[in-house]
Amino acid sequence: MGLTLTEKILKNHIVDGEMIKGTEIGIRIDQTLTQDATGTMAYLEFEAMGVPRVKTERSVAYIDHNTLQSGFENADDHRFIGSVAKKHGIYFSRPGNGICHQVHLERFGIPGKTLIGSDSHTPTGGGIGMIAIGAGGLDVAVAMGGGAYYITCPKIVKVELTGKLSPWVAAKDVILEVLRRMSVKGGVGKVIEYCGEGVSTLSVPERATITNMGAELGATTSIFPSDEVTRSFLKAQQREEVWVPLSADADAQYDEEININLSELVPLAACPHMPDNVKSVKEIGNIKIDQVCIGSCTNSSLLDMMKVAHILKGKTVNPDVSLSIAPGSKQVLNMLAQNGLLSIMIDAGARILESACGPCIGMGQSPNSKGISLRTFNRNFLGRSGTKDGQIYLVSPEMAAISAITGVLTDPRDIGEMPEFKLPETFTVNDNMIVPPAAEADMDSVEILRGPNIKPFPQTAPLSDSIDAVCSLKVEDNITTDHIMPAGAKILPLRSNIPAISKFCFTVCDEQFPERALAAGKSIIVGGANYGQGSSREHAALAPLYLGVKAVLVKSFARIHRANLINAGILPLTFADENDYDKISMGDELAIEDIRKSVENSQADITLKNKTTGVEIPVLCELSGRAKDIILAGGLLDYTRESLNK
Ligand code: MIC
Ligand code: SF4
Repeated sequence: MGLTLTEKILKNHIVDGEMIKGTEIGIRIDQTLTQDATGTMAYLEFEAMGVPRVKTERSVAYIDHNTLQSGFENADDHRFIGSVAKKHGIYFSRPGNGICHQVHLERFGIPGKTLIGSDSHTPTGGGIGMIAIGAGGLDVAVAMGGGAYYITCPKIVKVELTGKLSPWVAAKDVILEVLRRMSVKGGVGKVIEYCGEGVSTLSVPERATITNMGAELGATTSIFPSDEVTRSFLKAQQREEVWVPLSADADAQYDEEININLSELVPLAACPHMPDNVKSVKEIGNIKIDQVCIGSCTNSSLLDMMKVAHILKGKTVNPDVSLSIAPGSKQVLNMLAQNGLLSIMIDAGARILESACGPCIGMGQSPNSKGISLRTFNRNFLGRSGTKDGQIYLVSPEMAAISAITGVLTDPRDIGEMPEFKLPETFTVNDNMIVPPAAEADMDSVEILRGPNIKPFPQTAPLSDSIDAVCSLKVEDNITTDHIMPAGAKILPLRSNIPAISKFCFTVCDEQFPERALAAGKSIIVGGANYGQGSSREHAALAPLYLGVKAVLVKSFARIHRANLINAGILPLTFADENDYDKISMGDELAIEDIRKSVENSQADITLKNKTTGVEIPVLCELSGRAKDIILAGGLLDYTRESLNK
């Protein structure tokens, strides 16, 4: 039987377990990336492991999230990360060089290699045929130290692409269509593999838009074959030598199949407040808009910017609309400057932002009250923009640009004829903003620069014999990590200070939560389905850990967040019967007897007693062998230290 592309790469990298779907496997990691909002913690964890030099083929530390520098905190973190990188063998992409995923695709990604990144949109690398997976900072730290990365051996979904996109229909519309069909939880435990004759009609930046936003499916990752299109892209990046052809075998077996005829797709938008709330422009109608933001790791490539400039040429941004544009990397921005397209954008009235995440993570450009904002980003979760009642629609750059001119949501097909947008044969390559690490012989002389905002990792403890705790919070389905640990200009600077950032934990849902949880001492959070979807931020586990949360009991979990809870030593539990969700209220006293013994004996079926109502609730504690040991030890850091000592 033939193999899928995913299976081929995983087989080449498996170091623990067997390729049996649904079981845990450990894979060797060739490359890692971090960004600054998760990186400070990841490098503190790496330091705590005591490994002198990274053991990967390539590790890169990017500064792209916290670039507002409204106080000393961000700049201190940048210096800390820069110094750790220099000492321990990591390349350092300086602030201004661009968004991690865009730069990694341009300068470091290699088809057939494995990459994990402390950012959920790491699957962008799937656009050139990498197995690229988003992970918590601790998992990235372990991989930098040479440890394997553990995933559930995934099911593989085949997305067969036929036809060719119609003029002004975009790669964004492809992934929005996949989201419409599969939903934000439809990809959990799965890899989305694209194939079919339609693949060759899509350029690398288009493929990367699709794999990037595959994160919103909850998927482990998404991947495209590596073909002649990939080769041309790498050649244009002056890296043709890393190219290898890769594709699935003709007789590969898939677990699910989706067919998309690219020719039939129409312009789509994800409506507030979920990326899978997808409708066509025609269904939404020509609503009046207040703001347009173009950029983010989903849609900030040179190709995207070329289309935007074409649409803006000779026009003026509508007087009722604010348009911001953040090109994804220094390379993109520089090429726009060289070829005159930047001038077209400035002339039209666009507000040019630095090459960074910016408004995507609420670092500036929050819309006005109840403001309608069209964004080319990947997430429109409630409050993420920084304006609680902001109405965010996720759209293609084409739709964003034309709507910025008309002032209403506009079908880009109304623009008229579309010229052929061709990527240049050579990109402007200048890696002068990527600092290589010090030579191993010189590493001892590199001083680590620690600012006062950098506080140590919170206290952990081995799993106790029993848990007696109050339900400190009850939340509904599809809770995102932006609910659990909000970001934005006020909170993001505190990413290296868990005691301080914990004061904002869950405040989007309940302002009293942090105080209540701290006062309770020990508590349990109860939630619905797909709990923890969205980002990889381990702060969504570390803040609850600091606040005394011992277990999270939900209908189902999102992949990265569940792993982060385990890494933090917080017990992930699910209801055996989802209807029992109704049998717990906030404030109820809950107890799980002999939990340590149950975990030691790998007993998945356990009983939670609601002492307030007297009801007994069957819950599931499903931990693989390794996850079990991590939980018993009190988290991945303790587990790794114990393993190293052995
Ligand atoms: C996001 O898009 O939500 C982020 C900010 O990039 C996060 C990482 C973080 O919270 O630092 C992600 O996607 O993992
Ligand atoms: Fe940055 Fe937004 Fe991409 Fe996250 S989704 S990495 S915040 S651009």
